[in-house]
Amino acid sequence: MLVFLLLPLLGQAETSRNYAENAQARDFADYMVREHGFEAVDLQALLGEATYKQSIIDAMNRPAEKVKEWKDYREIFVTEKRLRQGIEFWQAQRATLERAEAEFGVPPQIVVAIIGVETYYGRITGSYRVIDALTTLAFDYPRRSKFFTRELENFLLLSREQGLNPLNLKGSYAGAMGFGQFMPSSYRAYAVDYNEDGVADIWTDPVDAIGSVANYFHRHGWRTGDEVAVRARIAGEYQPENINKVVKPYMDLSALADQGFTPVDESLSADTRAIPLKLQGRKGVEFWLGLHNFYVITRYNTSFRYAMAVNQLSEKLLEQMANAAP
Ligand SMILES: [Ca+2]
Repeated sequence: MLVFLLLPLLGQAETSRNYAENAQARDFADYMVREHGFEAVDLQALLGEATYKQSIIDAMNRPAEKVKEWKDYREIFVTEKRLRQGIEFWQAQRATLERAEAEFGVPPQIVVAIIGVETYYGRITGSYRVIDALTTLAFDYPRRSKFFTRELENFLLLSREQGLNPLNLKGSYAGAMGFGQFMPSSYRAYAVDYNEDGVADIWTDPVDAIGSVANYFHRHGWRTGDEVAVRARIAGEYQPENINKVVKPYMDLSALADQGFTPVDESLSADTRAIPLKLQGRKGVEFWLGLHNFYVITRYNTSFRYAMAVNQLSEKLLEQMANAAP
């Protein structure tokens, strides 16, 4: 639909369209010169290399995948293959994961599970040039233009700050980059040069990727040693308020009990706050309470199913590592 509107306007074949002559792109370039001291001639050359990709627009417009039930979602992420490769990754990166745990308080199984769910431990990190993804979405996807223009700004800043060529960096169709699929703004806020070689390389260096993911969780308030989610039992007449809503846990255990949710594990203190969850499991409905660290995982991806998948993959990883030969 968008292409139909734009093509007559530009009078160019979409296959070869670059952003050197795009009015919005030129305004953006002016802004980058004014605001951040970029050279106009450099930006003009860069935008001349940035290419519109119809496949990116198509991917964004794809009818929202029917939301999967938890049991189907789980089967994608908590698999034997992802576990096996996770154990390999953990063993290969053990020293870095232990250092990250000591420095950031985030346990290896969480960092490994995130990287596993996002990219199969760095195997599938996206094949689009980030510059193409972000220019296409900033200038030819009006619905999210503001968001992606900010990400493009951050992308050019991070390239300059890290001494990286923006034309060489790859990512997903939405511009998410590297082992942990950081957007450029997250990169600038949370990526760390964890092997201290002068660049925070989250694309090819697992050490920097691990430090960056652990730092992200630390900065979002991960509570060391706390659980993520616990099973709940239900009173006959439960009245869940905000069930499955990704919000900061605001009800304590007595408020939750009033709504019919009681943790199966009785060792949690009464002032523990949680959100009530109801999941369609393979053997029927499951009730859970998502705790503070559950909420922290949703700061990475705003989905209760995502947080639960990361949690369950992380628990299985921990279990298998405990059984693996030392
Ligand atoms: Ca580095």
